[in-house]
Amino acid sequence: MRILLINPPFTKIYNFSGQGGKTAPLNIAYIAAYARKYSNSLTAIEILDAESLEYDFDMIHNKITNYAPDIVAVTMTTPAYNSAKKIITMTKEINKNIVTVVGGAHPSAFPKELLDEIPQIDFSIIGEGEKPFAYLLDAISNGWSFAEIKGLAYRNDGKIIFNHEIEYIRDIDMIPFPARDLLPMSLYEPSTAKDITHKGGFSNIFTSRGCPYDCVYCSSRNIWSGKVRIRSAMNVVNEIEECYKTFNITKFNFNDDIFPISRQRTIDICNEIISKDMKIHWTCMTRVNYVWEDAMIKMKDAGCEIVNFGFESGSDEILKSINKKTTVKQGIEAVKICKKAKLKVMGNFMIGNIGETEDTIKESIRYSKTLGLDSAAFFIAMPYPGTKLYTMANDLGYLRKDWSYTDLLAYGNNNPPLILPNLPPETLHYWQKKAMKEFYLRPNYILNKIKGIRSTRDILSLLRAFMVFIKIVIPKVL
Ligand code: B12
Ligand code: SF4
Repeated sequence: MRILLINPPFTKIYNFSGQGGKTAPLNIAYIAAYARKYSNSLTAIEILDAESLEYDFDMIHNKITNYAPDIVAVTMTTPAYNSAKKIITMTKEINKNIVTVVGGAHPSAFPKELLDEIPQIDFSIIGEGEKPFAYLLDAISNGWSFAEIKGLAYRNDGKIIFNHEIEYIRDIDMIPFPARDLLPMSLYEPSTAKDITHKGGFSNIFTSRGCPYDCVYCSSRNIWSGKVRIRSAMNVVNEIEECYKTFNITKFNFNDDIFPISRQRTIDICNEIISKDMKIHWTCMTRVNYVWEDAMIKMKDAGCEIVNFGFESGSDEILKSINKKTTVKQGIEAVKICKKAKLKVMGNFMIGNIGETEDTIKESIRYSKTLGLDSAAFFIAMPYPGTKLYTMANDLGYLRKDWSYTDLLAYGNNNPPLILPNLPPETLHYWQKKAMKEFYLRPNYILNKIKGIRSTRDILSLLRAFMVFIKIVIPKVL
């Protein structure tokens, strides 16, 4: 069987280009690697990263026609719904015998509904995709029943069947490294905020799956449940080494929900990187309550440059209401520790969660400026399907009647679906822009950035960041 996995175009069609860098779709690269190793039905497999290659729908049409796949499988977040739908629909128009499969954040939230809404989808996979996808290939190829495939929604005699139970791979060290050989690795680059100005290629990487927390706005649980599985330090470093040696990748973004989820493993990973003398530079995400001085110092020694936190709010009340399970004080302490380790800190904040007022927004802006951050982003709260925020907003009647999935983009001037009675969308946009201006247009902040310039690459990076700032604050200018 010939398989074509597709990452749908996203930023260009939503006029969003130039802000987020380019990130490898490791999800379908994992699916491909696992299928290559464990399915007996593969004859050929390719990945089309239509997002990073900036393919339009005509180009995707040509690719599907020329490659003549037996299966087209598409990864799908909620805001990418329309784009994924178009690909699935065109696939069936090209040849109705091509089997279509979807997986990812949106199918994980709405598996059955998707099959109802888009009749051209044959199979929808929920949660971790590697095992069900490889098994599905063999089931199709050998005419086996689909009833045993966990986490699968499909049609049978016109009825939609959903095998609810999801089976997670217990030892994630046994999952092969993502098939980067099928991706246009030279295209990937970090986002402006995470721009680490060094030569060499860039990739994201995952060292764990899942998060034990349950923040009301987050979709992580839909995909991974609340259980965390971690890879061994050795397995992680072997992947880094493969990237370094085979793809000349020197810059990494650890995309785990909480990279230092285990203090000891963090130290072990860093020691391994150092002992292998790999000159790499990287960024990672963590929570303010997962910061340890010795681990942070080790991270710096092993090439970590930026640590990314979701502070979300400067109000303890809002932090409580979004179930963040952190406090404003913990945020302050976390930044202090990172600064001691000479790590740069990037902060993410949310505006417009349920319970927010103009006063709590002001508290967040004040907080962002007092923390000593190197960069900050302010997102409007988005009720992704399957999250508690979605259910709460729905129950309270706070979801705009005519909202669409595309409105769930966290940036841009789109109309947010979550409408708080006291904070209409114009007010949220006003505060989002005001927060950006107040944070970035501080004379001290600008002076420090200029003082930090060491090379032409630093100047270019600052210019890029400035363009992004203008695009967000005055979107009609660019
Ligand atoms: C890294 C990341 C990004 C990266 C890279 C995304 C990419 N294309 O790989 C960047 C920065 C580009 C990004 C952008 C966005 N992201 Co993002 N991102 C993540 C993050 C942190 C990790 C995703 C990841 O790669 N995980 C590792 C892989 C292995 O897991 P996975 O993607 O879930 O894939 C597994 C399964 O879902 C499934 N699967 C996935 N695809 C497919 C396809 C098939 C055919 C099959 C069978 C199975 C399958 O199998 C995979 C392996 O087990 C998650 C948070 C999280 N905890 O999941 C958010 C997350 C996926 N992002 C999210 C969002 C909203 C966005 C943006 C819309 C943000 C924005 N601009 O407003 C954009 C949308 C981009 C797009 N193209 O659609 C949401 C999605 C929620 C939703 N319901 O849609 C998440 C869940 C975070 C959240 N807010 O809760 N993101
Ligand atoms: S800590 Fe991060 S990944 Fe975990 S539930 Fe909260 S937002 Fe999601």
